[in-house]
Amino acid sequence: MKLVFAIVHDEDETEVMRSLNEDGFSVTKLSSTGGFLRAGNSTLVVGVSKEKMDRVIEIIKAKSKSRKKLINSSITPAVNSAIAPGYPIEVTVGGATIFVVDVEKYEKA
Ligand code: 2BA
Repeated sequence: MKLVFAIVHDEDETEVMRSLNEDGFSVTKLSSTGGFLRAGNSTLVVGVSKEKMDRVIEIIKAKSKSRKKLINSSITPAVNSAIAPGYPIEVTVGGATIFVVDVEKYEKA
């Protein structure tokens, strides 16, 4: 069994969850915050068999859009200090950031 973690934009979360549920996958949503932009995003957790993992990833990718954000360089200390504070910078966010880990044991009690 695999555990898929997908960090998606808040605006895509509803559609991604709906599509996964429609295909019969259970999903847990965790509210999360990106360390760079300090903006809310959603981390979706999906437990799935190895055989169906690719279908889960396919759905997440299909429903997650890439977006461009203009941010103020002083919004986060992670921005290169060579950039003057208050200067606008364009950042591309997403589609989805996906991690897959092996599950050692799965039980429903
Ligand atoms: P944030 O950390 O808020 O990052 C938002 C976007 O800012 C990133 O989009 C990336 O394009 C840019 N970015 C991040 N760190 C940067 C840096 N040090 N310098 C310049 N630009 C930077 P995505 O890559 O699509 O990531 C979207 C969100 O997914 C991230 O939000 C974070 O919450 C999560 N994420 C991405 N990669 C991750 C990783 N390796 N581990 C854990 N979480 C990750």
